[in-house]
Amino acid sequence: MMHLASGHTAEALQGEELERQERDFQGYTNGMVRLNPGRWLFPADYTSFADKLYRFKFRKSDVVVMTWPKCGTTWMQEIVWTMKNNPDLNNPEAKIPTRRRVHFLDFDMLTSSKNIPSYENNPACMAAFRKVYPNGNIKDGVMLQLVEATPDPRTIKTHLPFSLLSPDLLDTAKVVYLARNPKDVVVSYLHHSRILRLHGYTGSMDQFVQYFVDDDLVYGPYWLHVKEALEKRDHPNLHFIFFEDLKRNNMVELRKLNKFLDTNMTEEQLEKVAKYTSFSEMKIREEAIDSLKEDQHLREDMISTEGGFFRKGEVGDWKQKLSPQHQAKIDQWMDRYTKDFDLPFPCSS
Ligand code: PPS
Repeated sequence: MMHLASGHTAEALQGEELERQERDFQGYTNGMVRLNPGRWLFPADYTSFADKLYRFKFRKSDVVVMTWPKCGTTWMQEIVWTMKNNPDLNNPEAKIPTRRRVHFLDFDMLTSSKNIPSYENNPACMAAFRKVYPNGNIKDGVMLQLVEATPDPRTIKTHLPFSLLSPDLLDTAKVVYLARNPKDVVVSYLHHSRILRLHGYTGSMDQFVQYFVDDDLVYGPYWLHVKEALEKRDHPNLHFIFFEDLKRNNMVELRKLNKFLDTNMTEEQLEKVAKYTSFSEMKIREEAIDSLKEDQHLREDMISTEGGFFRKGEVGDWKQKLSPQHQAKIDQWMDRYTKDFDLPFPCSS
């Protein structure tokens, strides 16, 4: 057992539990750890970065986009970065793919999978790293160091919950927290876990829904992740938003973000950003310069039948995908864990 700076203990998964994870997720090739309290589940490599992540120093001008996987992170990364750096849509840096402008703070723990090229064998990533750290040590975390080297104002992506990041985070930087109907999250995370080699999921939808409600997916448990954010919702540096509201009342939410981020954009600028960050425009733009493909992270054979990273971008696709049994299972899970949430959670839309 390992004691972490965050106050958690990390214990390696063993026996049948580890065998099951490694059988169903063929990208998990280097072991897994469970953190307590919380039962957070991560690839074992998390322990190499946990204390660095917890002690990561945020800056006053940072905006952190915090989400559980598949809640609309990439969409929000693009919205925040564009509002802060490209309000007139004329910044040449916007041509760089979103994920190479807004780095993923905790990504390093996911890169040791033998299913994807190592950093050393990933020319695009190494070029970005060597440009800023000619003699940098990969073992200190490529993404961690790239976030460090990003010029202000930084927009930073994380899937970590508040309890695994610096307790000063909200008193230092701004956080945009995006949550999504868990039924759409399950459908999207299942696709993601199949198409991304670093997960390499080979099991069924039945099993995946079971993993979800048992809080046995990487970055789980979802409900606790959301709960930690909801508890801090009144902090002036936290903006809590639902994917569903962003989709249905896009301009209303962009106006709220404009206020929260102090970006002082005009109505006309916001309307242009709304169009620029719409699903259809982001899909065309990002797929033309697809950095996930470039990094060989995607299973190309799935893209034509199932869709790529930009799959559907809709509210309620779960109605087409989840059986009544899956829905009932997630409803029960919602009842058990979210009854003390002090705001209605979109689970029927
Ligand atoms: S990740 O990998 O965890 O960071 O994924 P994340 O970006 O959080 O979520 C991916 C889902 O968001 C959809 N998406 C969008 N929806 C609406 N508008 C825009 N612009 C947009 N961009 C991405 C994406 O399609 C994934 O959802 P699904 O339901 O799978 O389509």
